[in-house]
Amino acid sequence: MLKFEIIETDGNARTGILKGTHGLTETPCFMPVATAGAVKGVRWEEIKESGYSLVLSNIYHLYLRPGIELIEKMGGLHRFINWNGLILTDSGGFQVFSLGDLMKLTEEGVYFRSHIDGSKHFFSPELVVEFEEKIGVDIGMVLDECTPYPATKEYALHSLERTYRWAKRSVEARSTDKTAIFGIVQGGVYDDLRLKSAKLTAELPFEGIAIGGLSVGEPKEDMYRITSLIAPKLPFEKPRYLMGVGKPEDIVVAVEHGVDMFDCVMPTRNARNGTLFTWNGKLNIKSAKYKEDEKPIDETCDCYTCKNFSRAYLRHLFAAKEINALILNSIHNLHFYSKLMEKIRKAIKEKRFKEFKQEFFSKYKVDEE
Ligand code: PRF
Ligand code: ZN
Repeated sequence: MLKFEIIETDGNARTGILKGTHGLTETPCFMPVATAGAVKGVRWEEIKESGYSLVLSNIYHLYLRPGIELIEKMGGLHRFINWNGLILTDSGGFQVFSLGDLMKLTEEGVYFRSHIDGSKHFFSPELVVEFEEKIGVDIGMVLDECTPYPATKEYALHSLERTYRWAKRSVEARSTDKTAIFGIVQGGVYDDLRLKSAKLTAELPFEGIAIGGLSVGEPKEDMYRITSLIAPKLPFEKPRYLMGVGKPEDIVVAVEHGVDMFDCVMPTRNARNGTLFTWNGKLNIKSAKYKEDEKPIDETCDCYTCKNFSRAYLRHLFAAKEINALILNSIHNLHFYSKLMEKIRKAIKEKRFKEFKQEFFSKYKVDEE
């Protein structure tokens, strides 16, 4: 049911179309995060207007609240949340493994306690696929073990092998092709383990493949090295998804190595703490220097916020703790990410990605590490 067509390549970078029953998205794409079935502070109309047609939600959160059964009863996730575009759900592999003491890992699956009320639960690879099919998402991620950083090589090896055994069980558990399933490459920051995981995962009949376990606290060089090593070796004809990444500069670098899909809380979370994206880098709207600044956040931006409001007004709204500050900031940041992906796709189509990258980095002030 899910189709991926590559339209143009430029080096390892690719642009294409990902098509499912709930619409299509051009790639490389960024997925706004709608963890609990809503993008925080932004209506679906605005998500669509910004050019998004694929959003990410999370099985762990939806399972705990409002529950898989309820969503099923309400006609599936698309109908329940009234989003008629594409939906990808993460498996909860990442969320459960960040619960620490509240989590117990076994070969069969993972026992965990709810972060909401402490109640006990169990996820297995089979259950996660069943949940994803039940609520009818377009793409479901397999249950994996997100190897933490740092991890010893022994630990990373056992972890990637378990993730692989779980991946095989996930494939076996499928009962429909209405929900596409993506496998996940792990292996920590060890090149040989990553290569092994990529090879094993690529052998399974997944519709797409993700690189997991990056952007979990490792040095940026490790993330870039693993991405450049693994992304180009994944099956050419399948979409490649770099999970939980990232900053605008990380996305540009990963696209160059052949990544097609991204997600991150950064645009929405940063918006809610007053950090706004511009083509010159980040801007902190809380700063006193914007007190009397009549300019929009970014003079080249054509989002609702920039077309209507000044930095001075947005700074005031933030200081006054007005809800509209969070909403207007989120609209701008999501618009910025959408434009970034649009520029990336255009550059690849015109076979000038290197020039685009150079121009981007000549203006955009990256974070220091
Ligand atoms: N696994 C899953 N979800 C994820 C990750 C992962 O490794 C990451 C790592 N950046 C983000 N989200 N299932
Ligand atoms: Zn804007």
